[in-house]
Amino acid sequence: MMILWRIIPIIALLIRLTVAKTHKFNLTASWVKANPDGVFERDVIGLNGQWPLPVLRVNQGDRIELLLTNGLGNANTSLHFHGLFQRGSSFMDGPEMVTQCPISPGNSFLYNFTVDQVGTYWYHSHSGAQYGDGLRGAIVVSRPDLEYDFEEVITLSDWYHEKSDILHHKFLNKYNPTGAEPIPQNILMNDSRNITISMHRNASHHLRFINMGLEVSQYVWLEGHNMTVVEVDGVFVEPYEAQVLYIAVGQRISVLVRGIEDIDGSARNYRLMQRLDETMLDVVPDDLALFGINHLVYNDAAPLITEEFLTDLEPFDDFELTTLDRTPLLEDYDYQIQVTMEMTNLGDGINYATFNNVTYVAPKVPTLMTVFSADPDIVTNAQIYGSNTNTFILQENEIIELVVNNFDDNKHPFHLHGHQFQVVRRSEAYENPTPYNEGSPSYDAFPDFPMSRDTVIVNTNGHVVLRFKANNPGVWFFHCHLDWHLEQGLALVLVEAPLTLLQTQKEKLPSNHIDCCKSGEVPFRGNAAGRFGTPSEWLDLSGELLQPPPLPPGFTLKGYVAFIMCVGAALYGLYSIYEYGMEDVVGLTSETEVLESLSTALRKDRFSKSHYGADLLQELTGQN
Ligand SMILES: *[C@@H]1O[C@H](CO)[C@@H](O)[C@H](O)[C@H]1NC(C)=O
Ligand SMILES: *[C@@H]1O[C@H](CO)[C@@H](O)[C@H](O)[C@H]1NC(C)=O
Ligand SMILES: *[C@@H]1O[C@H](CO)[C@@H](O)[C@H](O)[C@H]1NC(C)=O
Ligand SMILES: *[C@@H]1O[C@H](CO)[C@@H](O)[C@H](O)[C@H]1NC(C)=O
Ligand SMILES: *[C@@H]1O[C@H](CO)[C@@H](O)[C@H](O)[C@H]1NC(C)=O
Ligand SMILES: *[C@@H]1O[C@H](CO)[C@@H](O)[C@H](O)[C@H]1NC(C)=O
Ligand SMILES: *[C@@H]1O[C@H](CO)[C@@H](O)[C@H](O)[C@H]1NC(C)=O
Ligand SMILES: *[C@@H]1O[C@H](CO)[C@@H](O)[C@H](O)[C@H]1NC(C)=O
Ligand SMILES: [Cu+2]
Repeated sequence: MMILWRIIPIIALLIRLTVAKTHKFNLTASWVKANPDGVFERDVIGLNGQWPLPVLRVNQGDRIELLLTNGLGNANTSLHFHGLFQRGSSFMDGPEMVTQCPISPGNSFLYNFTVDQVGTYWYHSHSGAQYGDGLRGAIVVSRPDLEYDFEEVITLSDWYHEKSDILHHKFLNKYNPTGAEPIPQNILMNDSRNITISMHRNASHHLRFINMGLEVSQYVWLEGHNMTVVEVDGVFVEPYEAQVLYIAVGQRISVLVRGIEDIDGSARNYRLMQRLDETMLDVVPDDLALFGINHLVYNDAAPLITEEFLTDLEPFDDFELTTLDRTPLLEDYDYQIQVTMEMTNLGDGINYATFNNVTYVAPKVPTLMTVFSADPDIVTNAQIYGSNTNTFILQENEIIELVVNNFDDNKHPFHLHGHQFQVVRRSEAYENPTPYNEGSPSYDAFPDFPMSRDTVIVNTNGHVVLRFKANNPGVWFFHCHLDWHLEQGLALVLVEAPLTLLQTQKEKLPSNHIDCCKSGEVPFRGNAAGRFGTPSEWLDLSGELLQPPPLPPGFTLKGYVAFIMCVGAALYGLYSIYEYGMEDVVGLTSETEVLESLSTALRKDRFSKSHYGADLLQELTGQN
C-alpha cells in the first residue's frame, strides 16, 4: 500500500508527460481592415476574420494540426513555423518552392507536426514578403522549469501602409537601381502603439519579446527596471543582466523583470520604450516615429508618462551569452561553406543580393519535391537542384561550418531553418569588407561554450562563423530575414542528408502536398527545371529559371543616358521615399534636376560605394 501511494504521483507525472495534446486549428486567411498604428487603415491578412493573430500556446510534445485555407482570392500563401526544427517532418516547414508548393487561392493545406522544443517561436507566411501584411503571430511553448508569476508575449514590428506586393514591385525595379529598401511608416508593439502592461509589486514578470517586422531591428529598454535575459530564439541561457535589448527581425528575447519591491500606495507608472534602429534605413523621414512609448502600469489611477524616456543605446551583446546547458563548442568542422554576400545590379538594371555572385532564383519544382522524386543514386548530386539556387548538400551527422562574409554597408539578420547554430565568431562592423580569415592569429579563440540561436546579425562589412551538426534530414532555407533582401535573392538552400530524407520521409508525405501543387499547376517531380527520367535527363537543366545576365561591361551612350535617368530617378525617389511611389519618379526629367539630385545624394555613403562604382558617379557629378 505504502509503495502504491508513492508510485501514484510518479505515474500521474508520466501520464501528463506522455499524453500529449493535439491542438486543432481550422483557419482561413483573408483580407480584413485594421488600423494598428491609429494613423492609417489598411488591408491586412487576418485568420478567420480576426487580426491581430492569435498566440498559439502549446506544450512540448504536443501536436499541431493547423488547416490553413487560402481565402485571399488574389495571392498565394504558406506558413512557416520559425525556429521549430520539424524533425522528421521537414515537409511541414512551409517556405514555398523550398519544402512545398504555394497554397493557391481557394485551396487548403494541413500543417501537421509535433513540437519537440520549448521557448518562444512564431509563425508567418513564407510567400514573398507577405508576412508584412500581417500574416504573423507568436508560438509559445511553455517552459516548466522557469519560475515566474506573470507572463506577457510582446511582439514588435515595423509597419508599412502599403501592401507588400506593391512595395515589392517598387523595390525590385530598375527605377530603384541602388536597391533602397522601402521605409516603414510606423513602429508597433503588440500590433498597436502605446500599450500598457500590468505590473505587480515584487512579482516576477516573464516578458517574451518577438520582432515580427520586415526590416528594422528594435531597441527595447525599461524605465526603472532591469531585465534578466533567460532565452534567445528558443535557446535557454544563463541569466544575464541587461539594460537594453537589441532584437533583429526574426529574433526573440525573453527576460524576467521583477516588479518594484517597495512601492507605496501612490505608486507611479513606468515606461517601456522601443526604438527603430534607423541606421538600417536609407533615409529617415521627419514624420517617422522612431520611438514607441509603452507603459508598465502599477497603478491605474496614476498618470501615464507620454514623454520619451531616453537611455544610451548600448544593448547587451548576445555573443557573450552562455547556453544554460553549457553545450560545448562543436570542435573542428567536417564541411565548410563560405559565402560572400553582395548587393549588385544585373543586366535588367535591378539591384539583387548575391551569395558568391549567385542570387537565389526559386526552382520550377520545390527542392524537397526534387528530393522525393529522385532515385537514391541521383538524390545526392547537387546538380539536380539547379545552378541558380545556391544549394549545398550536407552529409548526415557532419559538423557544418557556415561562414558568411558581408560585403554590404548594412547589417543583416540571417536565419537558418531546421536548426539552431552555434555562433563561434562574429566580427565587429567595418568600414570596408573584411572577410573571415581562417586561422588569423589576431582572432580570439572560439568560446568554449558558445552562444546558440536561429537568427544572427552579421555586422556591416563583417562576418560570422556558425556551426551546427547535420542531424536533421531535410531541405532547409538559410536567408536574410530582412525580407526585402530575401526578395532580392539573399538565400541559400541546404539539402541535408538527402538519402536518409528520401528513405525516411517520402513515405510520410501527405497527399495534400501533391494536391496543393496540382491545384496551383506547379510541377512536383524532377530536377530544378522539372526534368526527370533517365540519369542524363535528371542532369539536364535546360529550361531552369536563371538570374538575368550581368550588366554589360562599359556603358554605351544609350545605356549611359538611360543610366543617368535611372539613377537620377531613383535618387529622387529615395528622397521622396516616404511616399515610395513611381509617380514621384516620372516628374524628374531635366538633366539638371537629375545631376542636382545626384550630387546631393553622393553625400550618402551608401551610394558612393554602390556597385556602379564610385568612379562613374564622380565622373557624372565632377565630385571626388
Ligand atoms: C473548417 O472550417 C470551414 C469553414 O468554417 C468548414 O467548412 C470546414 O468543414 C472546417 N474543416 C474542418 C476540418 O473542421
Ligand atoms: C501562385 O504561384 C504560382 C506558382 O508559382 C504562380 O504561377 C502564380 O502566379 C502565383 N499566383 C499569384 C496570385 O501570385
Ligand atoms: C496528423 O499526422 C498524424 C501522424 O502522422 C496522423 O496520425 C494524423 O491523422 C494526422 N492528422 C490529420 C488530420 O490528418
Ligand atoms: C497612451 O494611452 C493612454 C491611455 O489610453 C493615454 O492617456 C495617452 O495619452 C496615450 N499616449 C499617446 C502618446 O497616445
Ligand atoms: C499582446 O498581444 C497578445 C496577443 O494578442 C496578447 O495575448 C497579450 O495579452 C497582449 N499583451 C499586452 C500587454 O497587450
Ligand atoms: C519580495 O520578494 C522576495 C522574494 O520573493 C521576498 O523575500 C521579499 O520579502 C519580498 N519583499 C516584499 C516587500 O514583499
Ligand atoms: C540595474 O542594474 C544596475 C547595474 O547592475 C544597478 O546599478 C541598478 O541598481 C539596477 N536597477 C534596478 C532597478 O534594479
Ligand atoms: C564574383 O565575381 C567577381 C567578378 O567576376 C570575381 O572577382 C569574384 O571572385 C567572384 N566571387 C566569388 C565568391 O565567386
Ligand atoms: Cu539583409
